[in-house]
Amino acid sequence: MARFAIERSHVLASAILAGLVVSCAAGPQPVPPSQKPVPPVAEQPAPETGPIAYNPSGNKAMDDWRADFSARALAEGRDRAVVKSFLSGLEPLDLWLGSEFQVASTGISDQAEFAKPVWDYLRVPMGDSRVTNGAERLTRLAGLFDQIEAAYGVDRQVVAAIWGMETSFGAVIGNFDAPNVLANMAVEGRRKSLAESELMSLMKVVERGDAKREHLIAGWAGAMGQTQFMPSTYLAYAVDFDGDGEKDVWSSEADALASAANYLASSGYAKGQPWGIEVLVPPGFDYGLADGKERRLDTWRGAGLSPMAGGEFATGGADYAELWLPAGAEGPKYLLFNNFKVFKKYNNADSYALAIGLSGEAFLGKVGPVAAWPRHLAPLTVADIKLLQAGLNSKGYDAGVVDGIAGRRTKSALQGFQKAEGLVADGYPTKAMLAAVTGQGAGVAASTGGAVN
Ligand SMILES: [Ca+2]
Repeated sequence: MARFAIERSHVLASAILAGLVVSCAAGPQPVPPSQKPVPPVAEQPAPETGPIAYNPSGNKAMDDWRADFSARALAEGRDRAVVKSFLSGLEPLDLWLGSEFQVASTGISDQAEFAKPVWDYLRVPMGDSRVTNGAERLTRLAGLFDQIEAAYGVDRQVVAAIWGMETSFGAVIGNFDAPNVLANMAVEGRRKSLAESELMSLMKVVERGDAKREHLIAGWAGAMGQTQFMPSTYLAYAVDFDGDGEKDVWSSEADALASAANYLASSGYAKGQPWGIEVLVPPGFDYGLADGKERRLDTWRGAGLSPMAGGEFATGGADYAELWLPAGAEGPKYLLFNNFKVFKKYNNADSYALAIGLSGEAFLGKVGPVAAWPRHLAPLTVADIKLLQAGLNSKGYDAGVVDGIAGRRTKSALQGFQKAEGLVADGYPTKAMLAAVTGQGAGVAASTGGAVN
């Protein structure tokens, strides 16, 4: 599921909508004076106009939001019957509007929570069950995957890996009514603009006849079907691959998988190119080159990188890659290509994209990485990472917002510190690095985690 974007434009959008409401409410239509009253028995039901009336939901905030949103949907030209069918049966969900959720979702507050090491994140995607099921799907649906590869130019194991990651191959697609869950998200407030925009998109889906109102089942955050499309993604990329007239990403494997392939292809996926290649680095290698910058393959060869698997780099024509150290200098090292960035369109997390790449290859019998994960390096707690970020910021290395999440900016700041101190500049947050940055605990020289150049 795509991550939520912070919406900044809703004030402007509201102003535009307010203008639309005014222009659409340009006074009553005149009644022709010659028209005689029609006898009651032949009376046609008057076309409904004005606000739609709803039964109370039991939640005042929800009722207030609904009255406002309903009017805006009509003003934007959404079909009246569709608007009514979306908003009539709204129910507050504890998940979104209960007091426990409000407390739990105020941010990362659990000081004991560990930042999950990437090898923990990979446990399920690379587990026996997932890999066995993925391989089985590739065999059983070989004909379908042939057709999808031919139509969209997306390698089958990638589509299968996304299918596995998102819903365990269709086993877990959620059981919420999509309009209701999006309405709850809007009322909850922090993702209001996103939720409203997705509701509008979903109304268009039904207006267009792509899916029926009663089929709109979603996960708890509004993502739908076997490959978990948000409504706006569905609207833009869902396809009817089995030709029955509906884009049924819920129960048609052909529709769901082809839709995912269409999305990946539209995001720039290049068939036959790697997402990443595990590499070996020479002694004395400058890990500061793992800085998020893409460099030509020749540059990487010149720096001494070679494929872990031996031989020459096989890139299918891709020439630019960045060096990525998912677990620092002691762990596996990857050159990442454009297809990795395409995976991140689905979910903008490096660990997610790595799981797609690795699990897809595992479905084909190629299990990576070859290098071991540095499991001996104790993970930092969220509180530790906040201390590290604050320490880096106070030393003039810009780690950004102190949020307890060791993202690329924190890694980059840590690399800057490591370079200045003459340390292995891998940007990997460890207890030793925390001690070095904050000036507490073990000495730096004795605690670089054993990374030897
Ligand atoms: Ca279909």
